[in-house]
Amino acid sequence: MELSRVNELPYEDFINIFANVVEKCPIVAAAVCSSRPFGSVDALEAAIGDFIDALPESGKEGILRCHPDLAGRDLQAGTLTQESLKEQGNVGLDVLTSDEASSMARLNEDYKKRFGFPFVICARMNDKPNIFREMHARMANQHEVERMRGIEEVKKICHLRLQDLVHADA
Ligand code: 2AL
Repeated sequence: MELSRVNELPYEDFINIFANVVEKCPIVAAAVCSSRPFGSVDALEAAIGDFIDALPESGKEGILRCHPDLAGRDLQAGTLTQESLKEQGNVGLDVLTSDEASSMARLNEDYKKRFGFPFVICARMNDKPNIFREMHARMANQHEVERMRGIEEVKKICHLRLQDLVHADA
């Protein structure tokens, strides 16, 4: 969709279309809707980033908690959002060996036990070995560092989802 069209969408359509640029957080789309018109896709992305940055720490952790585990229950049950399914499928998380699957399940659980929110990484900007490496490495971080790292990844996921949805006017 072209940016000029995005700027003219009825409120409800804007929220429906951008409801999942931040996973399961349509409030983010609702919050930036009134900042239209956006002069560029980058400006839309920046408004979303500013909204997230202004949230209290509990709100940032809430956003992280809206993300499904990598290769987790939602993938197995077929209940991932279509965006997550594509992202996790792209990197082969839907076809893990049984060793990889049990290793990832253990890392996901250990991470959640330590931090109280799920491990989040932009799957499309990584490959499978890199995701495993990051899961191990980030486990050692302090809580605040990891909250910030997770939010950085949310923003990368959002960037790619926006690129899929909006392009500059011709
Ligand atoms: C995800 C997801 O669903 N897509 C993505 O890029 N990362 N989830 C996650 N826990 O990192």
